[in-house]
Amino acid sequence: MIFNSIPERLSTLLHEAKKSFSSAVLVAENADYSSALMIAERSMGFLDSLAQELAQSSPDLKNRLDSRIKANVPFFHENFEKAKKLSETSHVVPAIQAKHFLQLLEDLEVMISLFESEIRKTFSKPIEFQKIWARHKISLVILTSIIGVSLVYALAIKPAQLKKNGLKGEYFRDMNLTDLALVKKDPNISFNWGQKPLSPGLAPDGCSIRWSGKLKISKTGDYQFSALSDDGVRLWVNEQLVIQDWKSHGPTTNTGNIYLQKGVYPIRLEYMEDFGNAMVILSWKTPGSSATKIIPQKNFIPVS
Ligand SMILES: [Ca+2]
Repeated sequence: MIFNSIPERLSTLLHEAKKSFSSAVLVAENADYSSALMIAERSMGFLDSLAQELAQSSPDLKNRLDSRIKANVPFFHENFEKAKKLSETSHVVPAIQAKHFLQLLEDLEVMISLFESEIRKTFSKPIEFQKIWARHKISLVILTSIIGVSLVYALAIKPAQLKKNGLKGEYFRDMNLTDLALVKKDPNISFNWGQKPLSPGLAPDGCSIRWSGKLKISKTGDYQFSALSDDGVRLWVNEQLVIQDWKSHGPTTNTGNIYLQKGVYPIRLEYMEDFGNAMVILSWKTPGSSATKIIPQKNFIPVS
C-alpha cells in the first residue's frame, strides 16, 4: 500500500518511540538504570504498537521489517530481559548493569532506525520526518533543561556510548562454537574469570567464545600477537591463522607474527574453556616496540 505521506498514526508512534529512547539515554547518563530501563521499555511499547499497526495496514512492510530485525538484532528481547533482571538484582555491581544497559540501548537504537528506514521506504515525502525531528529537538531541549543536563553534553555522549569501539563476542554453551547463547560487544580481550562463568547465564565450564571485528593498523611493519589463555585459543588476522593452540591446558602464552601494512583488517579470536580456571588476554608488540601490550579498544573499530 502506497501513501502520499506517512500516516499520522505511524509517525506519532515512531516519534514517541524516539522521544522515549532519547530520555532513556539521558537518564542512563545519571546511572539511574532502573528508571532508564522503564523509559526504554516505554519506547519498546511504542515500537510494539507500531508493529501491530503495520501488521494490519502493510503486512509486506511488517515482514520485511521482521526479517531485518532478525538479522540485525536477533537477541533484542533476550538482552532486554537480561538487563531488566540485572537492574532488579541489588548485588550486581553497577558496571555490569551499565554494560548490559548500554547494549540494550544500542539494540534499541538499531530497532528504531530499522522501523524508520522501512517506513520511509514505503511511504514517500520525508518532509513528515523533518517535522518530527524539529519537534523532537524542541522536546529534547525542554526535557534536558528539566532534568538539568546540558543538551550539548547529552548529545555528545550518545554517539560515544552507542558507537563504541570493540569486538563482537559470540558466546557458546559448548566447546565447539556451535550452541550460541548470547552476543555482545566487548571493548577488548582481557578476561580473567577464574572459576566463574564467562558470562551470566553460562555454565562455568565447557564453553567457547568467538570474537570478531576489524583491527586498525596505524603503522606498517611486523606485528607479534600473543594470547595468554586457559584453555585453548586460535587467532586469525587478515584471514591468516596466526596462533593455533586449540586444546585444554592451564595458562599458556602463544605467539605468532604477521607483517601488516597500514590499514584495517578482519580479526577473529576463538577461545574455549574446558574446566577449572578460565582466562584469555590478547596482546601485541607493534613495529619497533619491545613491549607487549594488551591490544587497546581504540584499535577495534566498529563494524558498520
Ligand atoms: Ca580451564
